[in-house]
Amino acid sequence: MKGFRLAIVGATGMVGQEFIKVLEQRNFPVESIALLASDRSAGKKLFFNHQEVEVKETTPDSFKGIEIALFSAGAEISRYFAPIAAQSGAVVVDNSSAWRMDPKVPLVVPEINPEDIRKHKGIIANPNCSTIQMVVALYPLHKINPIKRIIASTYQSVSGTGTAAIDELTNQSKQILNGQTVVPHVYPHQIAFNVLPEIDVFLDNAYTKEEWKMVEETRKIMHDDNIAISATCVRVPVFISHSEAVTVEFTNSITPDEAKRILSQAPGVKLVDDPAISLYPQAYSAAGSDDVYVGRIRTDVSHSNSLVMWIVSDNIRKGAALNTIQIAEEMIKRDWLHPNGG
Ligand code: NAP
Ligand code: 12T
Repeated sequence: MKGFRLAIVGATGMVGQEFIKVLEQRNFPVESIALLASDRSAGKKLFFNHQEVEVKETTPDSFKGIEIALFSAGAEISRYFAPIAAQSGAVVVDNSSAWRMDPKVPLVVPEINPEDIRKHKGIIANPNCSTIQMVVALYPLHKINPIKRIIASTYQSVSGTGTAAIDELTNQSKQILNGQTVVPHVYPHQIAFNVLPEIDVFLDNAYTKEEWKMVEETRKIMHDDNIAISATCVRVPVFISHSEAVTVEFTNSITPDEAKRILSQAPGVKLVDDPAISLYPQAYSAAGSDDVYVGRIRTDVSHSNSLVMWIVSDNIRKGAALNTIQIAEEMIKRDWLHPNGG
């Protein structure tokens, strides 16, 4: 297969490093790879497929000759550089929140809406991590029995915030176990041995932006603005994987056994559900794997036509790097790099 000329923006970061790993593991067709970051990392050496690659500073010239650019350097960088990259002829698959709700930008989870890729005009957005794992689990049920309402509570790991947050949880844990006081830097409060109901900024409607992404992005991906959604997003002292308690109201009645039968055959989903032997998805065991794990499926005794479930996935893989690369793979497979002949 033809190899592609790739660039990774944010190659030194948490998600950028996972991009490199996933590209290698999936044998992505690469002709050349530019590893880009800030000026702080310029000159640093990284490895791709056992070859040393020097990190370069991201500049408007970085995208000349690039066919596919994977972005993971934050929304501000994406807002500035993604249009420049697209203008240079690259297709950008962007991991940040910058472009997700732009009506001209497809927001894609390949198991759900791969055909949206075709409408891109140079930028395709990867959804938020909490949204991705929820919709991968819920869409197969929605297709058969339309969802009316979702109530989600998340338990999100610190890796979602990047490498600085991993260091913060590590250091605070050590300090507290040594009887020292901690000074928070990344989060507004201590995260070690604590639980914080605040992810991303607070909005005027008293939800956080992370919660609001779950509302808007879910509707956009599932092509259904009528689904009622409410979320509470919570940071927990876990390194990798987000967990979610999700209550779902369907149009018609549905038993846990029906849901289990559907989910046991759903793409990207692994059913892990045997309470008799304490078998259910766990953040620890999901870390490093590609699937969205679903378990604790039960009837919601408080409401008709409703189920409750527990959904866990590695936020850096399916929640970020893997889904982004799956979008690029799908685009190549369907020959949609230049859908308008441009
Ligand atoms: P991270 O570990 O803090 O890494 C940030 C990366 O951005 C580093 O490579 C950094 O390069 C680079 N960067 C910073 N300033 C830059 C600049 N001026 N020009 C070019 N590159 C710059 O963070 P992360 O966890 O990898 O996350 C990165 C972004 O990905 C997040 O801000 C978010 O937008 C997105 N993300 C999305 C999801 C999702 O839900 N799909 C999940 C996690 C992250 P240096 O090393 O040179 O500083
Ligand atoms: N604030 O891509 O801190 O919109 O866990 C993902 C993760 C934003 C995003 C986090 C965030 C995003 C986080």
